[in-house]
Amino acid sequence: MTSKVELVSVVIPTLNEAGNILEAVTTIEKDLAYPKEIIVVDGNSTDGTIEIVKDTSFCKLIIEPRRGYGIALKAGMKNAKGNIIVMVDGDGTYEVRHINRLLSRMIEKDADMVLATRMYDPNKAMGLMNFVGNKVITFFYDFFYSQFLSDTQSGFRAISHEAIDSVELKEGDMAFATEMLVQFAKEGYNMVEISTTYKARKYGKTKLKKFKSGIEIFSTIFRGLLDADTIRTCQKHWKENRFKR
Ligand SMILES: Nc1nc2c(ncn2[C@@H]2O[C@H](COP(=O)(O)OP(=O)(O)O)[C@@H](O)[C@H]2O)c(=O)[nH]1
Ligand SMILES: [Mg+2]
Repeated sequence: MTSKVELVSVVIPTLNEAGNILEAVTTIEKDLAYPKEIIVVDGNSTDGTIEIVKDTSFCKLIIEPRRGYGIALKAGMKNAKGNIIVMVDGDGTYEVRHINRLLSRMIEKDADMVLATRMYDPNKAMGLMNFVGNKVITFFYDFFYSQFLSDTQSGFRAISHEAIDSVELKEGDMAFATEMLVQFAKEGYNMVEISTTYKARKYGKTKLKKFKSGIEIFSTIFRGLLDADTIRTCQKHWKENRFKR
């Protein structure tokens, strides 16, 4: 439950995002209407990302040399001081201007997590493989955990710091984003969405290994179900929320 925004810690993982990171951090610095800190967690980029971040006066830079999206986010979250953490990629594909809507929705719904869903994007800018993969993963996740999400692979989320500190997250790479949802569902935490748009990558390459990540994501979903209490909590959540949307 999050009833007040005291300080927002924005955590941004980067690995060779020199052409994308400046626009993301300057937009957040300019637009985010709440007290904030911006933490960039870089995986030892070699394309000048580090220098660009250092040149801004408002970003905190953490170097996390170990590979992995989840490892980077965890390193950033460990250093976050805010009562709310916003995670977002530094790859220019998310509409970071929507960050205030993420936070106002969090307060309005007293939510533990708000995800920015890209699945209603009128421009349909997401690649077909990613779109279909996301749909399938989200269908299984919603079905088994009795949730109502539309974009489980969104990397743009506002999260209660207290809630995320209360769960154990072990995944080091892309499955981290799904593990978070599994653990939150287990705890009966409240997760809601806002709608956002998707922008195609203009610079650099995706680090997503589709096949490897797909296997890790599905095994995270199925492993989470090996617990009767989880099923009970999720069913209770479904009964309480099915007519609320
Ligand atoms: N620090 C760090 N950041 C990473 C790593 N892998 C990916 N990222 C960043 O995490 C975000 C998401 O990765 P991306 O390649 O865009 O994956 P996609 O969105 O699934 O295509 C981007 O901002 C990347 O730069 C890593 O090993 N270390
Ligand atoms: Mg990306």
